[in-house]
Amino acid sequence: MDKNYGGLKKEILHNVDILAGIAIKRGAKNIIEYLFEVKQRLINNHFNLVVLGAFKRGKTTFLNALLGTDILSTDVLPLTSVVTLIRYGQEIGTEVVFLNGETKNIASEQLADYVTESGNPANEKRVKSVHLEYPSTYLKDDLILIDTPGVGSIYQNNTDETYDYLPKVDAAVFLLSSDQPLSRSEIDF
Ligand SMILES: Nc1nc2c(ncn2[C@@H]2O[C@H](COP(=O)(O)OP(=O)(O)OP(=O)(O)O)[C@@H](O)[C@H]2O)c(=O)[nH]1
Ligand SMILES: [Mg+2]
Repeated sequence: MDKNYGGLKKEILHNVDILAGIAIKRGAKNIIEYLFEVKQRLINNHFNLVVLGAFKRGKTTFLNALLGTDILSTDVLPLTSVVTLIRYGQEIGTEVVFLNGETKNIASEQLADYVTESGNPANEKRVKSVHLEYPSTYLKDDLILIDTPGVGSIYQNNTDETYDYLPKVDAAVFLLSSDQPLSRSEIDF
């Protein structure tokens, strides 16, 4: 069986079914219920792969490279100020979700007006997150890539945004710089 994420998920679902068969034969009600829950989670759950790190470690650049695009804005100044979630879509589509629950579709060229410190200083536009759909095969199998604001810059709201997001992380790529020693805030993070 193919050992990519989708392949492994199928294999686990298959094994959960085998275990459930045994549990049913033995009438183990608690275990049947538990396995049902595990199965639902596996079927429904999108996998959140989050890119984390201090400010200016190349997080956004790394995501662009994974996707083979330059759709996300990168810069030498602390930049990303809002969490951006990137999932599979047949066409490029961008939706902004505001803190008050309202949503708005924008052109991908306008992305920087919402997710960057220069386009949206101190998050004055009150954006909660931005959802980007992108036609990359990397994103199939329900993988969601998440770009986060860098922590430890002078923009405290960027740090807070990212810390608030940590409970939703399934796996993280933590980027460090090869030409600077590990900082105190990186160790704490
Ligand atoms: N030398 C070098 N420069 C890089 C690398 N990756 C990114 N850069 C440069 O570093 C700068 C910052 O890149 P970004 O991708 O915006 O960094 P970021 O971590 O997303 O920054 P914040 O969103 O502000 O936290 C840009 O000028 C990139 O061109 C790398 O691997 N090596
Ligand atoms: Mg960034």
